[in-house]
Parts: sequence; C-alpha cells; structure tokens
Amino acid sequence: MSKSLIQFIIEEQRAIPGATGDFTGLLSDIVSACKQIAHQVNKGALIGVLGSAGSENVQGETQKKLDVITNEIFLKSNEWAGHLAAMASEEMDDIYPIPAKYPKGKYLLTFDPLDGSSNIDVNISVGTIFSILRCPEGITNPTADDFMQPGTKQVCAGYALYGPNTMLVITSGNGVNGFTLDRDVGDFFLTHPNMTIPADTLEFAINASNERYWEAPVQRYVKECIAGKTGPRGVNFNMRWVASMVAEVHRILTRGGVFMYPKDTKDPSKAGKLRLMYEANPMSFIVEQAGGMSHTGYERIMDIKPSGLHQRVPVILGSKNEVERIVGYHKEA
Ligand code: P6P
Repeated sequence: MSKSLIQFIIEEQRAIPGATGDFTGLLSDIVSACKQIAHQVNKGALIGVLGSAGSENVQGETQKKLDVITNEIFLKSNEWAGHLAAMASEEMDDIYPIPAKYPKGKYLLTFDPLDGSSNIDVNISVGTIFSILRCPEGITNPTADDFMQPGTKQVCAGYALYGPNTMLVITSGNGVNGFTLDRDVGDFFLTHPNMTIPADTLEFAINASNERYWEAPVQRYVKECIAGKTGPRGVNFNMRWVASMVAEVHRILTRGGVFMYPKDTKDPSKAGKLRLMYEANPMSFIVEQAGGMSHTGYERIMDIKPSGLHQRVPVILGSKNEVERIVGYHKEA
C-alpha cells in the first residue's frame, strides 16, 4: 500500500524549519476541504449543484453555485482549528479574519476554491488551488497588507484536480508529490512521487482566440510553434487548451509543456487574466519545485511584490527551456 498523505505530511513537516503540528493540522484541514469538494463536484447534477448562483464575485465574474459552495467549504474547514490568522479567496472581496470564537494561528491561507468553474456545467476537469504563507511575527489581527508577500515566502502550495480521478499535488519546498484519492478508503495515497517537468517540450497551451491581443514576443513564439517543420523551429508542435489552469499545469507536470496566459490588450487595465496570490504564485512554486520555470515574460513571478489581493499577472510557465526561449523573445523585443 502506497504511503498515505497524512504520513507524508508528518514526514514533510519534520523538514520545514520551525514547523510544528500546526502545519500538519492545517494541511489536514485543507485536504478535508478538498475531499468534500471532490464529493460535491463528483455528484454534480445529482445533488443540484450545477448552474449559476445568480451572483457575481469580486472579479465581476458570474458565480456558479459550486463557486459559492466550495468557498464556504474551505472557510468552514479551515476557520476553527487555530492554525490560521486569516484567509483570502478569489470569491471574496476582502480577507476573511478568523472568527473571534476560534483561536488564531500563525499561517495565512489564500485559495481559489474552484478554478476553471466555467467547465463544471460541461463536465470538464476543474480544481482547487491553495497557498500557505506565514503570518508576520507579532500580528494577531492581519489585514490584506499582511498577505502582500512575494511567492518566495510561500511555506506550501498545492492543488486538487477533480478529473477522471481526484488528485492532490503539493510542495513545501522539497520537491513535488502527487496523491490519488481512494474513494473506498476515503484517503489520498502517494502515487506520483517527486514529479518533475522535462526541460524540453513540443506542446504549448494558450487560448489562441486572443492572438490579436497578445504582445509581439508571444505572437512570435506561437507563430513559430504553429509553423512547425516549415518554420524556424524545424519541428512540429502540439497544442492543448482545457480552460482549467489546474488541468493544464497537471498535464505539464506529468509530460512537460508550456502554458501561457499572457498580458493582452483586450483589457489594458488588466495585466492578464490570472491572479497572483491564489493562482500564479502557488502554481509557480509547484512548477519551480518540479524543475520548471514560471515567468511574466519580464520577471520571475515568485519575485513579484504583490500590490493587491486580486492582482493579475501575465503567466508563462512550464518546461524550462521553452519558457527561457519566450523570455528571450521578450528581451529581444
Ligand atoms: P479563458 C479559469 O477561469 C481560468 O482562471 C484558468 O483556470 C484558465 O486557465 C483560464 O481562466 C481560462 O481562460 O479565457 O480561456 O476562458
């Protein structure tokens, strides 16, 4: 029998400087939330959780019923145990302070409870993304400012992928490990130890319908991939686009690839679509720990000093040699 997730977490905790049972307890609560979400997503129409909630989130995006349900699951699973000082979610305008009736802890949690939720009604894989930061020393009532830490300060990051099977992929700075949910037992087991991203790839992922809005370096890179053997790369590429970042990143962790959601001129006020604190940073931590690279085209994503909970950044991540090529094109532009 493969190693269970709880055994793995306890062993991981021993490798994190200063980590105590708090870390194990927090990760266990996050895992419990993901199991509950997996159940909701798996039952879908059978329990009436599909379709729109008839509301909008802070992003101005129409919320699905499951966006609201999964956000609530994450809050209720993580607010009571005393491991957290506050939480922040894609689905909430401001931070969520731990209610006064519960003890506070030394960590901060950011999360996207159901990433790719536009796919949920068409039964395509969706996921949950989370990131754990330390609450600044001596702060017992954190504000949004206390979350404004670069991605290099993350203690742990992970995602749950609700696909043909439910997987949990996590890193706490000692490589990346993947676990598969055994529904009969009700626990995750280590099935993908030490996941690594091949440095080279012939597969790219981007929403090509936005081509006219991209910056020139991205247009150049994608044009060369599409030209294949007939172009400067001299080899044919393949393209994928699931419209679910968790699914794209998992594919890249499994067989390599490059994922791009670049800055575009569609909405000049936004630096791209994806959010730094609970999408780009956790995925960057995972990708870098797996030997890949994660960049905006202009800077390493995990070096960015955040300016807001819902700040958006361009994302170019995956196989190191391809991301380096794209960064090179930005430098040449
Ligand atoms: P588009 C899902 O809404 C998401 O945030 C990511 O998971 C995904 O990669 C991207 O947006 C899809 O964007 O513009 O193709 O729908």
